[in-house]
This record gives sequence, structure tokens and C-alpha cells, in this order.
Amino acid sequence: MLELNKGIDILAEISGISTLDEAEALFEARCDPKNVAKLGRITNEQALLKIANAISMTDPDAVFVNTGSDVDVQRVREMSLEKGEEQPLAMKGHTIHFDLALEQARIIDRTFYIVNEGEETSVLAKRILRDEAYEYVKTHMMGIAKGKTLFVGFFSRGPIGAQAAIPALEITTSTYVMHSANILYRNVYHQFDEEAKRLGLFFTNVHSEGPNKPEDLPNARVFMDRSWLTTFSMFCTYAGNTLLLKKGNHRFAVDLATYYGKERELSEHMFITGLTGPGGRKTFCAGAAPSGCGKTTTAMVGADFIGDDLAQLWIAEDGTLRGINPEKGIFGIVRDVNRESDPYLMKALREEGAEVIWSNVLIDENRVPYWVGNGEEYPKRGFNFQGEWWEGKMDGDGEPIPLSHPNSRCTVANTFIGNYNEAVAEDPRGVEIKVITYSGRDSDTMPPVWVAKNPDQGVVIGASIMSAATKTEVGAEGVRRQPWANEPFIPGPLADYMNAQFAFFNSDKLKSKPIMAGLNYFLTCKARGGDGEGSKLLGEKRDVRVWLGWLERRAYGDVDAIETPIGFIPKYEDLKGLFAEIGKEYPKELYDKQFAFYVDNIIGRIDLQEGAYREEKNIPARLFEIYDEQRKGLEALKAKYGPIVSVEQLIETAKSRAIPL
Ligand code: SPV
Ligand code: MN
Repeated sequence: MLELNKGIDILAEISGISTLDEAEALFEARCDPKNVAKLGRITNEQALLKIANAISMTDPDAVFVNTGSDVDVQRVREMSLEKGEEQPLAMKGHTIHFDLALEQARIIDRTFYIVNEGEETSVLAKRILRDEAYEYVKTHMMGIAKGKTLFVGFFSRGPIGAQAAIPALEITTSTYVMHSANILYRNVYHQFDEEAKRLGLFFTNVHSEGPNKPEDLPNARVFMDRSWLTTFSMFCTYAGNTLLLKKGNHRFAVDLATYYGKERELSEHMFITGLTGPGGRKTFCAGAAPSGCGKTTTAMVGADFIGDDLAQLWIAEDGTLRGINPEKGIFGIVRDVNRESDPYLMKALREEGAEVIWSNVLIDENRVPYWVGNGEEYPKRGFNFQGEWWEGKMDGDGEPIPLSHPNSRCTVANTFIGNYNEAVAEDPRGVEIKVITYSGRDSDTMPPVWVAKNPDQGVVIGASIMSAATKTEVGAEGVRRQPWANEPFIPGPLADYMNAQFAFFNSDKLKSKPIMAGLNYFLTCKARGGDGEGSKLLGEKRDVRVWLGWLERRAYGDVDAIETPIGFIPKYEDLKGLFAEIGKEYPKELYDKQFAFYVDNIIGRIDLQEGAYREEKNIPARLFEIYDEQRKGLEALKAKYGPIVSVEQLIETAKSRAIPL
């Protein structure tokens, strides 16, 4: 079991400030009177010590305390332009930030958990012993802020007062990081003490980009201290490596929910969105998808958008499942964002009014940003993540350089997204989650939507996400297992995480159980017998509206479904009606293709998952039982009908088993 505050506190050990008096003396010596006064309003001793030790270690020329006031927020933005971490763009309120060409995504090869001897971590994560991390931080972060201003911000990961909201300090020399934090997180300077007291803890993040030169990139590190809930990040700028309020603290949130044994909570890589059902009822859905698999687009399909990346879930006293978004903005991939698939986001990006930080897109001579898949005409030249760019420019390997990096992003507050429901998103009671979805990038196996028959099957859907690699991690390739789409952020052994999932969704306290479903909108024509059509999708991404709409109805038992060994699938008539509502025809032939079972593929998938899980220690037997059950059912189908089983045949089998639907 993990233990909080175990081993040396690296920050305190390096700087040696251990009393409030010492901290205050340091503030007097190192900050101007205005900032001393700002710090003077904070009473949380631990927070003041963290800040003092960070100032002492990094040795900045000046300190700027960001209280979240309009003046401070404006000033951070201006300083970013003055410093050159961002540059102005043609549209008012828009800026561009570039990360070094070799740091366009999370640097997983340089990302480590700081551990004490004997502690277990995920087999997929890198780890570093506390003493070594101490040496590294000391060597590289002492004096790293010389010549710079150090920014200190007080944020909350969630609406103030929500059970699952967690306060966090962001301490950074980067104006871009602090500017991004202002857009993406709630500044709680005035409520920080209360919030930290309510929870009994807070997260701390310390970052400096250093000189921001390519030659320093090999020395870049992201360290996450699981015992002291503190991150250290250096020599990097990409927000996924530096704004550790996001994924660094998400990892700590997973730790608290799972490995510190905080029951009744989960911390997920999920969007939250509200669907409108018959009679105008609101139904909230939380959905997991690996990075770069359309999570933002799916989130914005709902009538009431809440969040696009992270969800803190808990079981409330009344037995409902509740969810909050720890963030209040998006750091979204812009590739393929266009008027058709993402109208709300496109409006924020292309029309006056929103504040946007662009990163790593192409800027043309008029200082207008462009990106691949925007549905507009492209400029022939400009400036992008690797410098000057022109159409046909090749990289060192003779490959054409794309106009924008596939992981180029936009940072926008949710309030600029037309369907954001701010009042609901800020409600500390959270929203009731009635639908949970798990999806990946799966071209040939699973149908567009299927619903688990029980919580165990639902947990297994989450455990079995597969996805083609995306460009959100430096160096990632191939098709990978992506348990819960959360695996890059699970610090401890997967077996414990899985146990926590089984326990959570089967909990007696969870009286209103959500339905749990798999979603897949990456099935290709080719995989369903179409020839010569390459990787063309069977259906369209925007059909996700229908899959979610069907789940909304299923959550209330409004629609019947066909029982199969892997769960329930929709009936044609119900989908047809839902397609009609979005003004689309839905041919029966398309339905037949999408929902026919290619049994060998599904069994192959189960075998692959099972094989991989058998390699891991202590995986709950329940998982293997579910796989077994499903495999048997699928084999029986195959014995009767052959390797491709039509929906009619699935219906026939369901009837003959006489299981009530
Ligand atoms: C992701 O890659 O899942 C993101 C962006 O949401 S990052 O902050 O890099 O994690
Ligand atoms: Mn993400």
C-alpha cells in the first residue's frame, strides 16, 4: 500500500525551508511588496512551504502570484507575448505557441514515477527511486529560474466544494503554462485554504522550461512523486509535459481513488456530455477513449457539453453515480476539426470572440492558423512546428512534412463552446451519470455500439479497449491495448485498478447503476466485405449522435435490444428512427454490415486480451470468467452459422435461448 508523505520531500530537502517564519522571511526577501501581500492572504502552512521551497530552489528574478483577478489574468497573457512564448495572431484574443520540433507530444520515455523502495508501479510506467530523483532535481532545477519570473497559481481540479474536486498549486516559469492554466482550470486563490482543509491535501506542480533549446531536450524530465503528490518538470514546454495540473495530477487522482484506497471514487480519462431524450429529459454520459480518438468531438455531440478529457466520478449518498469535470476548458487536437464534424468548436476557432492559444499549427503570412483536415483551402507556405514550411517540403527521411503536426492543439475555455452548460458544469453535486462508454480505434472487429449485460461485463469492456497508436505520445506506434483508455495515467499495477473497477460498479452503495457500453466508429468498409474502398469508414463519425441517442433510451429501458454473447446490440427499427431525427437515411444493408458478428475477429480479440492479461500478476479471475463465457457463446454461434453471423441469426439464437431481454 502506498503511504502519503513517505520518504524525503524532495522540494523541502533541496531548499531546507521548514517553518512558516523562514517561508515568510524568504517571501520578503524575494518578492515585491505586492506579491508578498498576495501570499499573505494564504494561510495553509504546507502550501506556503511548498511555494517558498520552490522559489528558493529555482531562484527566479521575480515572483508573480496569480490571484485569478482580471488584472492578473490579463498580465500573464501580456507577459507571454512580451516573453515570446506566445505570439499574437490576426484574430483578436488568439495567440500561437510552438513547442520544439522533437517535443510535440508527451515524452513518455522521460516520464517517471518517483517511488520508494519496494513500491509497485504499473509495468508499463517508468520509475525512478527517490534518491536518484532527488539528485536529478537538485542538479537540474536549482537555479533553473535565474533571469526569469516564477509564476504561482492556486487552482481547483473541479467545481469548488465538489466531493471529488482537488486543489493544486501550479508553480512555473512558463507564461504559456500559466496562461493555459488560467483557461483550463478554476483559479481558487480566494478559496484555496478552505478547499485544502476540506480535503486534507493538495497537489503541487513545479515546472521550468529552462533555456528551451533542442540540446536540453534529452535532459527533459517529468517526475511524479506519488508520496508527496508533487510533480517536477524541466526543459520542456508541451502542455502535456508541463501543465501537470492536467495529466500529472490526473495520475495522482487515480492514485488517490485506487492505490490510496479512497473508496467510492474513480478518476477517468473520460468526456462528460448531456444528451436530450424523449420529453426533453437530460441524461449524462461519460465516455473513455484513448488520446487522439475523437473524444473531444464526441463530447460536443451532446446538447449539454460538460468536459472533453477527464472525469472524477463518485457514488453519492443517494446511490447515484456522479461526475464532475476537473477542468473548465479544452486542450483539444485540431486535426480534422471542421464545420461539419465540430460546429461548436469551429465557431470558437474561426469567429471573433473567443480567447484561443493555438499550438504547433501552420501560420500563414497573414498570421492566420491552418491545420490538416479543417475543410478549408490550405496556404502553400507558412511557419509551423518545424520552422518555415512549404507544400512538398520533406523531412530528413524523405517524408513530406504535414502542414500541421497531428498533435497540434487549441486551448479554449469551455464557455466559448456553444453547447457548454456552465451552470451544470459548476455544480458541486456533479451530474448524474447514467451511461458509460468505452471506445478505441478499431477498424475491423467490434460493432458500433453494444451494451454490457451486467457491471462485470461493463468492466471487461473497459479492460479490453484497443486502439491504433496516435501522435499524442512521442514515438508511439502500432495497435495497442488501452485499458480504460487510462493506462498511460495509471501509476500502480493494473490488477489493482481492475479490482477497484469491479468493486465500484458492483458496489451495493451504487443503487442507480449506469449502463456500460462499447462504442466503435472506426469500422471500415473493407473489414465488412467492401473491396477497393481502403480505409473508408462504414458510416460517419457524426453517427455517434445516434449511438449515444440509442444508449440514452436504453438507459431508461425505452428500447428493446438483441442479446448476444458480448452484450446487447440495437434493433434496426430503433436506429432507423434515431437516424431520421438527424436527417439521415439508414439503409438496412448498412445496419446488417455494421452489426453482423465476424466471430473469428471477436474471438481473436478475446484471445489476445486474455493472453496479455495472463502475463500480468493478480488479475481478478472474474475477467477470465467473462472472457470464457463470451468465447463459448461465440463459438456456439460459429458452430451453428459459420464465421459471419448475421443479425437475424443473432436474433434467432437469442429467442431460442429464451432469455428475457
Ligand atoms: C492526451 O494526450 O490525452 C491529452 C493531452 O489530453 S495531454 O495533456 O498531453 O495528455
Ligand atoms: Mn487526454
